[in-house]
Amino acid sequence: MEKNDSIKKKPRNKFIPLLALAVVMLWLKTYYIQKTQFKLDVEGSLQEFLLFINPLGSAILILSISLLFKKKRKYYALLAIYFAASFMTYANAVYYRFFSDFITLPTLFQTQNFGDLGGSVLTLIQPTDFLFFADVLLIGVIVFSKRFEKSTHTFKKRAVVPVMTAALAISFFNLALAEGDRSDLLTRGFDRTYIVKYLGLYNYAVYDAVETVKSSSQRVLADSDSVTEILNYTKSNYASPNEQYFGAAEGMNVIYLHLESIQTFLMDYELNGEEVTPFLNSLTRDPETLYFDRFYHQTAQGKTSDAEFMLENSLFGLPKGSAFITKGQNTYQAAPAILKDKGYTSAVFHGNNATFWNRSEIYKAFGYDYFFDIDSYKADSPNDMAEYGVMDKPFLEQSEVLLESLPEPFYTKFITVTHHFPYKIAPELTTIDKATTGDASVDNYFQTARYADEAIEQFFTYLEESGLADNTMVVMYGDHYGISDNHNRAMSELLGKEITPVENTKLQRVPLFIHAPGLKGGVDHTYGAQIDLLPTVLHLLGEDTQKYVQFGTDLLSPEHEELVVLRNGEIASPEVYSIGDVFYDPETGEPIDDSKLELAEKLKEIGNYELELSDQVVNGDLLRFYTPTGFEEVDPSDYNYQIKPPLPVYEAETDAPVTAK
Ligand code: GP9
Ligand code: MN
Repeated sequence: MEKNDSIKKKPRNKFIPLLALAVVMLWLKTYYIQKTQFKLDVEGSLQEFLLFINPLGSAILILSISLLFKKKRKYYALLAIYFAASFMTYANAVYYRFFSDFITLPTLFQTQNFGDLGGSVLTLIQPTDFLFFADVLLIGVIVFSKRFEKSTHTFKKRAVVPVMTAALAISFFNLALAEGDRSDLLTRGFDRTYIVKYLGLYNYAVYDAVETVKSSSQRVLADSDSVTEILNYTKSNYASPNEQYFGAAEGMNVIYLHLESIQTFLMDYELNGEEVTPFLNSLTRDPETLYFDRFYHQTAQGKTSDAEFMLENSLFGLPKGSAFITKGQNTYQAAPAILKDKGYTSAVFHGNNATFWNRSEIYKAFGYDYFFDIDSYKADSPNDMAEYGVMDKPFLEQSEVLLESLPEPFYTKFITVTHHFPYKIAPELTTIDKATTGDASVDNYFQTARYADEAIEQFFTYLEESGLADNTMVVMYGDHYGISDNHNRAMSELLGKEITPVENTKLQRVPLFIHAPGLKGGVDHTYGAQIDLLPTVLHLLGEDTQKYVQFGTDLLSPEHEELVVLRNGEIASPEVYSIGDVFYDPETGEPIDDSKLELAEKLKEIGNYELELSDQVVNGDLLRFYTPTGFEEVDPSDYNYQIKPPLPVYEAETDAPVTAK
């Protein structure tokens, strides 16, 4: 009897059931919103499962913070947290309706986004939106209702630990499964959509906050003095233009074709006696095409985005992650902005989501006028879609009319995707057999390469027929390897030679073609790399580069130093390769003899110094302290990629545009 009495006297704790109810409601609501309000491209049961469980760990974690509040305050804390989480989710849903993207902290503070949203925010809100808050109302009613007896019990801090530990355990389990499906998810970033799909909106918000703080702290520590050392270096490294080529493409349009995963070993390679890339091969012998056969990619984790970053800025990508993702708010002096002064209109064409690699943000910082993403393309059949967007043939074909909507001269970039790992292609689209090494990645590599080659040929034919070819310079580069060194056994079988360390480095070569009417072409054996593209292209367009902070040099300049610095600090040059801790002779593939050691060490030191200085520029956002004379600084808020130029109108008979451009 006495015992029972004492139980009755204990404060009745109704908080835990309320907390549990809140967790379940927030979890299920967030899941429902993630599933219905965003385009997350969830594929397969594992991804479905992850989408379902990913709000759970966070819901427990954030709502259980209320347990730390004393007495009745925990009820109000619970309501406040619940409301904040709901508001954040709702804000993302509204933002997504307009931008097809998730809110990031830096963009939140960009006035332009509110400018864009400002007038239209009311049109984005739908009458049914109150449902987003129906559950908040329910919790509010329970919390404030007099009929509901609130417990005055204060939980010991210790008691909260197991709850939070359980929440973290669920989140880590979630992360482990996600990493299994998509490795390097957090280190490389890829796309905000991926983070939300795999880890949920709340974890995405944490990820975004951590990245923002990391990035801005590096930025805060930098000061304007640091620019001096950089400028001293880039000025001393400058290579003056080759008179024969300077201005050879002056006033011409520029078309960059970003060749996904195309490697130099493919050029003139025959699989079972058949050329894999006959069109590109023919260009290596074209009198108006310069073909560089010792040109290297320098990408790291940022892959495609690293390649783009280098060619637009002549700055190295970062050793970890992607500068596109973490440095999207920096100040740049990129090609589109440099060429604006010469009257160029700039645009990117890419049949994938605009947010992939944070392109829709960083392109603004580069000064790109237009960005045609997947929304500008259609896929008529499933065969028109590759894993990362529209297949190259329909992509390039549909790009033609978009290209013609631009005023000339234009500076453009077309990013292909079909020849992307794992090189999937419908059998009816293939025109060459697979290889037969037994290593699937290697075997499939050739069919999509052939397809890409055909797509490029088709595009060249269009350029000829439309007349654009008469006034356009086309630059084509492989972005990075497609076959990593995990596949060297199969590669050795296909190439008929042992893949020594030097051969392995040589496999990091990607082709570079520069084609323009009247250009003196030929095969150029100069050692060079992606970092050198910008000064090379600018000099061909007749633009001097001396005043810019660029780490590459003009490949055509007699002063160009033949030193390739790979992103991991290894080097390749006609004299020496450094791989791991060993220096090799490029000809024999053997370690060098002592007579070359001093030179080798010096080259490696220069390489590492360059990487270090470039990283300082990117991490410290140093270009904000230096504006070259005559260069107009980019204001990203001037750009809005929802706006497209008007399409040309064609006369039915002649197919020629009738509207003035
Ligand atoms: C994605 C495409 C592929 O839009 O550019 O990027 P990658 O995986 O090659 O870095
Ligand atoms: Mn790529």
